[in-house]
Amino acid sequence: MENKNPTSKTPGNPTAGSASLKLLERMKAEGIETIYDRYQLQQPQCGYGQLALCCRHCNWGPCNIDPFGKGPKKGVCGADANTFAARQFLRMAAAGTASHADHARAVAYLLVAAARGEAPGYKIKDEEKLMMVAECFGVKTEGRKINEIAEEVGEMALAEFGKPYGTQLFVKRAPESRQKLWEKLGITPRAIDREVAESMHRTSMGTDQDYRNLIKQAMRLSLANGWGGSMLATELQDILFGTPKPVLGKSNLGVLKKDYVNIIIHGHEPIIAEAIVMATSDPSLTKAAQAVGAKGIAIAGICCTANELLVRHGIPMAGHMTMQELAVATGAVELMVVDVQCIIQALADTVQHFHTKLITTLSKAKICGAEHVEVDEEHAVEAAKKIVWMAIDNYPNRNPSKVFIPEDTGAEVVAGFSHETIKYMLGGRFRASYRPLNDNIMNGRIRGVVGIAGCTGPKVPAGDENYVSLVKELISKDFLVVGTGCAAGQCAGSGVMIPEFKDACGKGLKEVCETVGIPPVLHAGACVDNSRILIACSEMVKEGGLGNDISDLPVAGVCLEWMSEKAIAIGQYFVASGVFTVFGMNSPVTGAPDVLKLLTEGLEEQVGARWAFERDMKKIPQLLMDHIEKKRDALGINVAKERKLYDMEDRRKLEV
Ligand code: NFS
Ligand code: SF4
Repeated sequence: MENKNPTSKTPGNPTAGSASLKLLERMKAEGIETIYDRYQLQQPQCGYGQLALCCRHCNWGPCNIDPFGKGPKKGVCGADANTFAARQFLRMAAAGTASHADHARAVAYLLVAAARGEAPGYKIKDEEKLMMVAECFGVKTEGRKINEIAEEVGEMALAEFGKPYGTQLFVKRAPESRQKLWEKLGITPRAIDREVAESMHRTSMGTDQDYRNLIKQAMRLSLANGWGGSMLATELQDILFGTPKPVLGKSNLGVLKKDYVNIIIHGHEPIIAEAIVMATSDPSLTKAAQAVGAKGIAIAGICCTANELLVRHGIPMAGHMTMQELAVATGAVELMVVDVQCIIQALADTVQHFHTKLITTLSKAKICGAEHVEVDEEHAVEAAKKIVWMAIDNYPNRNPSKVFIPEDTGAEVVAGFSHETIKYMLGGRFRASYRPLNDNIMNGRIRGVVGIAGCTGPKVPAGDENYVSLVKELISKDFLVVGTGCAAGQCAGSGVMIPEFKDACGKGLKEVCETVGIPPVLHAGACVDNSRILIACSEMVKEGGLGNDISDLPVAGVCLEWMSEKAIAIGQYFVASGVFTVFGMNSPVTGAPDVLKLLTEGLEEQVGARWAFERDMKKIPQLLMDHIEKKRDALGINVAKERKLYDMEDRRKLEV
């Protein structure tokens, strides 16, 4: 049936009936601009840009290359399409790596400050994890005070960014064969800042002009993200804020509360988010909220901060990245506080239509039109309290006639599947192990594991259903799914991340989920927590029975709606770590066939894994499943399935 909705022709338009669509309709009716409108206004988007065939790395340019071969084939300096695209790819990965790394650096500084008693409110929450990281870093633990150990671990973490010699310390958590391969190829990551700086240098005019060499550096750089920056962020956050354990939460715009002072925390670094959580536990603030006529204070997250708060505290998630404007349009948000990354500038305009205050918190990320309250380690809780007060003071300004919270009170989600949790849940508290997972993969109950990660956006149809349809298909065929970032955010809001959803699984996966009590789609956290997936893969290899390297495992990674430069870095480190990785939509190097071939074929010979780019979302599940079955065949664990060919059901099928 034709959808009569006026906005239905917009690509990426959320599906009919969803809470997001209701908000979108409302914004349209009131003439408030959204991502979808601005996307339409950008049409047609620049063809050179889409093909990676423009370069403005120097002022001889900007240069373009004609993809049809009629116009110029080279830039003024002679750089060709491959150099254009490979340089751009490397720069994107560098920006992505810098983002995750700078986030990690902030957490490392916080750890040192907390250990020294200079960050009131913060303390070491997970000593076990601290000991694990200390051991990995070679920090002495015997007979030392926790804070002493934490301080040294924090300082060593800081050194990972700029140390003049040596490689990333976490690299040794990878399977030995992988470490050797990286060494042989010369891509073991060195200091994180060095990889970023060298990548910027190499991509400057007249430096590295061999696309193969640029893509190789993109591997080294991105590995400094996966096994460096992102892993540091995850592990140090676990030390400070606790390692996630399964927790029940809610997700969707319906989590906003009508009679409460609503505060939305948006961005990525959980430092400010944790401070707000601490601040709101102060009963005097609740009283103040009641004094202005509210029932209390409610906090909810957007984006990766939402994932962080959900997996550690079960704090409700208002939505993933593309829902940030919609959250404001509920008219029920007193204040939105943001830190870094994926915060769209348009918010400053959206809040003009409502009473909502937009607050930036870090000097490195300000927005014209927003108010700024600087938050540093030393005064974080104090600053957080100030921000909460601002929200309370703003409650009387709310216009009740403008409040529109979708009725659906939010889908339930069980989140918090860190790799440690998965290990404990499968193997038991005292014999935590990946053995049961490996065994279930070997006996075919679970065919393999697919990691879903990354962004959402306005470019593809059914913008709030793509990841959900994908996981539904995967689990129905017995593929276990682990999600992070906005991919996980989308699934969380759709009710697929609860144990009860096991009924949508194939027989084998259902049995496993039932026995262990896990959902078939596991929420593992934010985008930096893709590092948890790397560790899980390493542990699966070490457990035995599924090959000698990550590239032997029946696993795959996928990002359907990539947007951020961070996604490119993540994809590249997954591939360099041995994981087949599929990106939906366009490839970032479309106009350079040799670079495309290298990413989608050539890398297989080097690192045992490759990229795939697929515009047709419907084809992606099969791509992932075929890859995993191929890996199973190579491992020789598909024997049982072949024998099954002779059972009655299959024979009947053959006769048809
Ligand atoms: Ni990841 Fe998190 Fe979302 Fe994409 Fe942005 S929020 S770090 S980049 S859009 S998944
Ligand atoms: Fe043009 Fe070369 Fe300068 Fe790029 S680096 S803008 S291709 S001259």
